[in-house]
Amino acid sequence: MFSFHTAGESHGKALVVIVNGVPAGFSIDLDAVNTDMSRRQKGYGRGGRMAIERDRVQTISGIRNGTTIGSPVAFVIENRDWENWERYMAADSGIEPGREVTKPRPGHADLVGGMKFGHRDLRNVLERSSARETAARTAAGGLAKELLRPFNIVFHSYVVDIGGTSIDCGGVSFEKRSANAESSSFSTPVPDNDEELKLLVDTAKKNGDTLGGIVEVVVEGLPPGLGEAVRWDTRLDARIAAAIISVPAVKGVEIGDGFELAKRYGSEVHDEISRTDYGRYHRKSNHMGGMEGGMTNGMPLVVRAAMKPIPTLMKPLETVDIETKLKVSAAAERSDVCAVPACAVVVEAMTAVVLTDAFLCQFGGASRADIEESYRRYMERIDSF
Ligand code: EPS
Repeated sequence: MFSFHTAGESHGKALVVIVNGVPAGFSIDLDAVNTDMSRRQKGYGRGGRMAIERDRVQTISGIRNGTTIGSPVAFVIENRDWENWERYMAADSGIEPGREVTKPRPGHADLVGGMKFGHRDLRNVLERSSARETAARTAAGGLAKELLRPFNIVFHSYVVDIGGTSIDCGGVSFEKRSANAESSSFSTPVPDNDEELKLLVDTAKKNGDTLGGIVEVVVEGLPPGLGEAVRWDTRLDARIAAAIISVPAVKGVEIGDGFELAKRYGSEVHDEISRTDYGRYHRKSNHMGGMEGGMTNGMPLVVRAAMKPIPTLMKPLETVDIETKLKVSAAAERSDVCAVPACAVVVEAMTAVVLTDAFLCQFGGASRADIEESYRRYMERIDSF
């Protein structure tokens, strides 16, 4: 199984990710992985931390001379902020006091995590529940995309809503959306919204508040038939939704037209089937977002995720101090006003990991040559179906 585990605290020495199930013989462009690492750091409204970090993967294992060798791939991402935190976060006994947290933030893991583990210092919870961990996920996703690249599977991600201000990108090609997102401070798929959105984020910041939004991921080039309709736990739509909702602050996921489908007649939303000149089946529309019966159907996969506003507020909400038991304002430490553009990159990464696993389940083998052979035979059958 292609999967990954991460370790690392937000203000610890480094983040670590170990990716299992990586076949041999795939060229890995580490610059492309690092481009995703930088993309995750961008966006208007990020906090001071992003000015400190220069997220880059250091490869520890699994890649030799630019090519996977069939063993687990391990990456380390250094936390440059560690030098400011070592005396509070070191593994050795005798760390300095002064960074304890006892005023749980509504919306964060602080209180329930403290109750669950019995921590009197809620920093032990927040250090791991911080979205800093998504840097490690981005590295795993970057590797996954490198494995799918030889099969012409292409990923796009962008922001379609910030705090209720929606960006309409209908009629704009996916390539153009990606290109526009790259030059936008908010990763929006059409140009010219930045000034309006900056005003929105500036106002939130002035009020000590935060903003969420909606991101969209599109994947082109997927063969039909990835995933399964026959088991609940291998349905690809279910696995994608689970992976995305595991991203910190994501509270909703929809595939294709998602919730909108519930408001329409069947005749309006089901994508009629046709055949192209070169003999492949095709859908005349894509309301299902490339997914039917828990399987890819050959149309672009379209997934959206809703990110709630980050719970660390500079004008904090009411909470209870777990030591004094008194009503107080929640802890407020450096954070982001808006991290929706980063969320787009992380949702893309999680989608890539699940798709890569489904792809390798379908065409699996120990090496790229085996996988390519299996893929070629399958596509021949699809083309003559
Ligand atoms: C993040 C690093 C964190 C936050 C943010 C995401 O850095 P710090 O806590 O040192 O400022 O900027 O974390 C959260 C949004 C959160 O809720 O914890 C990162 O690398 O993305």
